[in-house]
Amino acid sequence: MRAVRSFRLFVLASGVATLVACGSSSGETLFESGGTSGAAGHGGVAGSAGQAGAAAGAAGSEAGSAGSAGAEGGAAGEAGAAGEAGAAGEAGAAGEAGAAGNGGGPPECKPIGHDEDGDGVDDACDNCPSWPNGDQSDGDMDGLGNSCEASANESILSGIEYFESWMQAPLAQWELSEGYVPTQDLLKAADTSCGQDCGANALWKKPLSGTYGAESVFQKGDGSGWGGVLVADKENDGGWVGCLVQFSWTSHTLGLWKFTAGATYVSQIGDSVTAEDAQTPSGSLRRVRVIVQGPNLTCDFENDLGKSATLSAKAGDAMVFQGRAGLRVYDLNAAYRSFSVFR
Ligand SMILES: [Ca+2]
Ligand SMILES: [Ca+2]
Ligand SMILES: [Ca+2]
Repeated sequence: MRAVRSFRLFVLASGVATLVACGSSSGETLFESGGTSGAAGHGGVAGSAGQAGAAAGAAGSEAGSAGSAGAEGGAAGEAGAAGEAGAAGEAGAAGEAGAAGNGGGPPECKPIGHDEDGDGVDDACDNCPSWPNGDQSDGDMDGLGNSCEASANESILSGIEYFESWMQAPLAQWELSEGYVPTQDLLKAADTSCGQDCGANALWKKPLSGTYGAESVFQKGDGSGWGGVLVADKENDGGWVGCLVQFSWTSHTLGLWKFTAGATYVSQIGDSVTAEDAQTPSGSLRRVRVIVQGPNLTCDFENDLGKSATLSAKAGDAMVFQGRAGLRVYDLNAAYRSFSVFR
């Protein structure tokens, strides 16, 4: 796994290389509907597992799991090819295992030539495209990788409805407030220090209801401020509820916050928890996710150094945790790398 992580960090540090790699993809939405998303994610497990084995020089145990994943998706040949290209006999064995599984699996994914999380698995084939999971492990076999499941209960979510890698400005699917500066491959918040006016939202236009998860992966720049994921509170006053990380010079804390429209008023829902050490490098990846289940909201944080934190809240009578999900930054120089919606 060390090799996987190193590869990912190389990609992050090489913005130009990333852009070249994804130039043909034009920021396409990979997963649009609940009906196809699960299948795409599931089928994707196949070839991608083999690629992951190649990229990482998979160990025997990993190759074995790649093989069984190949059996699921039926992409035997791809897995075998990946083994030959990269890594030794073990990965090749994964291909053979995949061959054994031909027949009856979900449809194959169609790689788009971009691997946002750098785990060796193409975005379109990755069962958790936002977070490195080269082994593509999926304990409940529902097509959503363990890395993208709800931490407390993996049966809550079962597929990828939408994945946006921010390869280009996502103007068609999003509403961006003025504070956002879209650029290729990253959605950046303006680097300013101007108080409340620096708050900026990017909202996915599609309304969400029922049970869902919304997640973003981002990097912060130097300085203090907030960044995280929003869910709507549409029944109340047009404002938003967000799962946000507050970065001060002395603490990095996770909190649930409520905003009225325009962010003229902010209140905190419950207590904050320490998300990570304040010394965590700015360039580290942060993943923030909200899972909405009726009146219950769970707010999760994870970074690429293994730190995690969770908060939860229950909606009051005048508050409903559903509507549009999106991103929120406040007085923070941050680069959002991806946004996902899970069902
Ligand atoms: Ca990937
Ligand atoms: Ca992944
Ligand atoms: Ca799963």
